[in-house]
Amino acid sequence: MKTVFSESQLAHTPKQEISDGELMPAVEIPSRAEIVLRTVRERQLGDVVAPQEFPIRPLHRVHSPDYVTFLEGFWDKWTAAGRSKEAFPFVWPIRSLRSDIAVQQIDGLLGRYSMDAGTPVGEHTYQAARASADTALTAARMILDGEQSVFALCRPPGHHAGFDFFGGYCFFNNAAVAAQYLRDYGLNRIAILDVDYHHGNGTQALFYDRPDILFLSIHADPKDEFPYYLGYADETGERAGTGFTRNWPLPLGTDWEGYTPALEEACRWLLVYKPDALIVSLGMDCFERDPISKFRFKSDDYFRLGERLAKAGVPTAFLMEGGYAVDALGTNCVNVLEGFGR
Ligand code: FKS
Ligand code: ZN
Repeated sequence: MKTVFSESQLAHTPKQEISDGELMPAVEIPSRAEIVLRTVRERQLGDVVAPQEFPIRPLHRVHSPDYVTFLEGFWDKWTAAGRSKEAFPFVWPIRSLRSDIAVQQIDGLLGRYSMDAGTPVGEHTYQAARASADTALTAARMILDGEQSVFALCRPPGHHAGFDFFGGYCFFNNAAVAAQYLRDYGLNRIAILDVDYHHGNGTQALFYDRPDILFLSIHADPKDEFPYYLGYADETGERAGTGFTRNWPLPLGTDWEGYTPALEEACRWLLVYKPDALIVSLGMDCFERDPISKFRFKSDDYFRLGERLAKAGVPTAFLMEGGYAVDALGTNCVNVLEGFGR
């Protein structure tokens, strides 16, 4: 299996994040990608190729142009306002505040275009997020060109990012951008299976009313876990998309045995839907030693995950999402890809 990777993704270097009422060291850091890349090479998974540079158009198919422009121009505005450290949003236009006001002040804009305060924006965030989306798009291109499987080593991740907001360490929704690209360039039905520990709220919302992109997600119950406000079992799509979203929220402490029934059900949906391509939002944060998560996968379980997904027999692009036990991240990730084979 080929891997797509760009060094530009390492330029996003968050230092701190707001967590549990404290400023803590950031966990979505460049060494995550570095260890996965190193393990891909050590275990000779296959060639590592650089992504193509795509124009802005495929991003605009999923994200609002004003949001993309905001991220692109953010650092200049931020520094022009006399700021020099990474940025955190702290005020949001919720309910009784006016969302019809075209605020131009930079702190106002940060809140307008974000969902949480846990996602710092830095000098090279836009460049890295573009490279991450290019990595996903290149993987999609390779599937269209006949590859049976490909690994997009994306960073920063994407599945929390929505039409016009960043959050949960995500800026552009790589899985959604890739899925829409596959639709635009010839495929009719795309399935996205999100196995990250956290619910992929951005991906779900982007395709909630569409039957052409099936969204399946297995994750920690949002009643106990980020993102709290989406990912419940009763969310199954709307209008033409009714029945084309499925969520399996699982209790904290879930291990491979507890996970398997949900995975089997998800795979049954794949069988029925018969997608032309599968995108896997591949988080490794269900791991027992993940520092921010509370599932109990062991490293060997990741082989089984890969093996099970291979049985679906669909051309598959794996896109990296979360996973924060850095020392084991390469092992766990390559276990999935090796388990998948091909
Ligand atoms: C509370 C910290 C809350 C937010 C968790 C974000 C998870 C991100 C992710 C992604 F794949 F997007 F990277 N932190 N103590 O793993 O879902
Ligand atoms: Zn996650």
